[in-house]
Amino acid sequence: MPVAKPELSDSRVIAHVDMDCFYVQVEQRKQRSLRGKPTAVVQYNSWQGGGLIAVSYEARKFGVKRSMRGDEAKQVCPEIHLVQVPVARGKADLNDYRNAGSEVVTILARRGRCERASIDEVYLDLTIAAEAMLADNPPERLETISEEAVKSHILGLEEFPVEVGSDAREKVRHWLTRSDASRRDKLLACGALVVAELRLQVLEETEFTCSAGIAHNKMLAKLASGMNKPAQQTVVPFSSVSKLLGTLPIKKMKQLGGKLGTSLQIDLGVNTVGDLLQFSEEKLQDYYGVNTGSWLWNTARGINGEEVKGRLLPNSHGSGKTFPGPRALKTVANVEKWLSELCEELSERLQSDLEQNKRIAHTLTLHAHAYKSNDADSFKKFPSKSCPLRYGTSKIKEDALSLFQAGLREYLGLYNVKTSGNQNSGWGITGLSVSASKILAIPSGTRSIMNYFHSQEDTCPQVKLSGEKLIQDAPLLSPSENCLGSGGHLTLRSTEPRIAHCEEDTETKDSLPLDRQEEDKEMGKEKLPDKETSICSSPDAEVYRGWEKDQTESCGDYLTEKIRDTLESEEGKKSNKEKGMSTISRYFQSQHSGSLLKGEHASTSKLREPFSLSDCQSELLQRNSLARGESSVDAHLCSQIKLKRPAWSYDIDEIDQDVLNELPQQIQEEVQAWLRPQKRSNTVKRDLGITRYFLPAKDK
Ligand code: TTP
Repeated sequence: MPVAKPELSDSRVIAHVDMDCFYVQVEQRKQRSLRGKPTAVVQYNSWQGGGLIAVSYEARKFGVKRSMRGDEAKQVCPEIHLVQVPVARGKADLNDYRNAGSEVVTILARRGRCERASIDEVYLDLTIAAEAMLADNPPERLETISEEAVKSHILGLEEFPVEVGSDAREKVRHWLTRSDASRRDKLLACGALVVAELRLQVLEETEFTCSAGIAHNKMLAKLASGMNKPAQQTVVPFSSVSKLLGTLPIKKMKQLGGKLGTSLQIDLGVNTVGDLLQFSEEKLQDYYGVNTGSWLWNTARGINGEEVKGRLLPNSHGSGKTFPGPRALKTVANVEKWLSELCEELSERLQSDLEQNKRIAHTLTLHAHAYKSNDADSFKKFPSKSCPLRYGTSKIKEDALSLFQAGLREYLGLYNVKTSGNQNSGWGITGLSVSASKILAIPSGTRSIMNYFHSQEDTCPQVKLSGEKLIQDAPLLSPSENCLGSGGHLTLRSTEPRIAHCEEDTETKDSLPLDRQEEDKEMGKEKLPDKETSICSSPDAEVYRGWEKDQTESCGDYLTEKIRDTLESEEGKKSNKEKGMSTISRYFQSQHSGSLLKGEHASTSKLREPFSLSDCQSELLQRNSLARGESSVDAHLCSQIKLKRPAWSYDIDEIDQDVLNELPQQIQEEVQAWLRPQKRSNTVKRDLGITRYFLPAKDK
């Protein structure tokens, strides 16, 4: 559930930067002939022209929406260019987009603490930069204000007394340079200047446009960034917060797009965020608990103390795919084949993270979405499973398969089942993903990666011995072993003992925000939930659940119109003071004459989050240990490990929305169900003996 964090200062300057029609821009940079033309990126599955996942603003003008398929888009906009998302290993390959996002992050990070929030979203804490500007070179003393800054939207500007006529840009210029403004408004003005400059740098170095919100906290900055798109920025002065929230539909607020928002509507009759003001903090706490109650009370007042985390790299890596309808996977062999693809991708990214960033991931998690035919209980969720992560593609594959098998047994309620790979007892897998999380940097000063692992090994020899004994002693099961009844067809391998490597960590984590992921999806990108659609309802849904933006808001200004507009009007109006200032429009103008700065293309990876090892899995560990004929000592050891091991929890801060977004929608929903704080323990464990996960796979 949301955690109330008091705002320690109302003089922070926070920006939220959101790329415009991001995948389209990436494709347009690859194919320059597509620039300025109606374009959409479609899923690789060509059924009905493929599902649209990104739509250019030129295409939106014709009414093309993300909820459409390519064929429908062609009907409403015959000249639309449909670009297929790159494909690798039989699934969408988002690496180009991730890397393009990294290029942008690198630039934005030059001016302040930077948090990569998703594949195309970044938070920036510009407080220090703004304070420095205010101290050294305040806007009121600047001879020129950049045109890009002057084009800012200042919420509530109409309320400010202005004597400089009715020209909108003159009003903005006046607001930005007022000498009688409060310190916090002056800081926001400085922030607006910095963001305008950064956006221009992003454009010059990457060719991408972006939009931004500038406010004194993350919540407001995010709300603002989607208000004026594309290639624009919006400032939220302190004085306009109550008006903004007063009319904001409750479900449009981040974290209120899901069940909590629905409950507020139904149970408390709250329709706008402002409606919450009528409730006391105690009353809200009575309804929703102390934390959520306080968070709601704060939110109604625009208070949000969440900090921008200095994080340029993803918290986790993930790879997933859906298998809708007839494409559902119905045999373990088929699941194994696809797991192999997913694990290869995951392993590549882990390796590159290790090499480039000297980071290692500690937890491997498998999520799946499944159905059971002829079963009234088929609504039962396929349990997500985690274990310590061992590096090496073959080991990841092996562990992922074991996690799947453990999950399937639990899902089917057949705990002792051992079955062969090509039979099916009426189940189907419609979504599958693997993720690596708990990614930690190898401490600086460590001379080499292996040194680090060795030093880790030395710190816990006893645990290592125990773990190794479990692995080495564990015999492989034959497919015929432990078959249970006619329905059971799983092939078990002796991989569960590796779970015994999990060691304890008494670290306690905060409980999770309720429905955080769900609401992030719905609200986090400022897509308006009432227009939400799901591309995943279509047969080839693959990567994302679709949000549909408010077209009336975001399509009012189209890039081409903006450019023309600017070229026509700006030039005439520009004062001598402004000459020489760059603008995004002017950049585009310069594009026509062929001058273009090419940026360096950084590379990065992606994201996602840790999950848990269920008690059931521990139980299986012990049962299987006994089933394999291991000594009762080993079985006892297993049970000791189980007893010592608390349930895993996770820190909501470690959940990377970008990775979650990349999962198939069904799995995202599964994950959301997992993220129920009340069902989780606060205690977290962490494996200490990293070295052993790098040991060669026993069966290789
Ligand atoms: P968004 O930021 O939601 O949208 P956008 O950048 O395409 O457009 P806007 O200018 O309105 O912000 O998503 C970023 C990218 O993520 C998008 O270009 C494609 C991908 N994506 C999907 O693949 N599926 C989805 O359902 C969504 C919402 C996004």
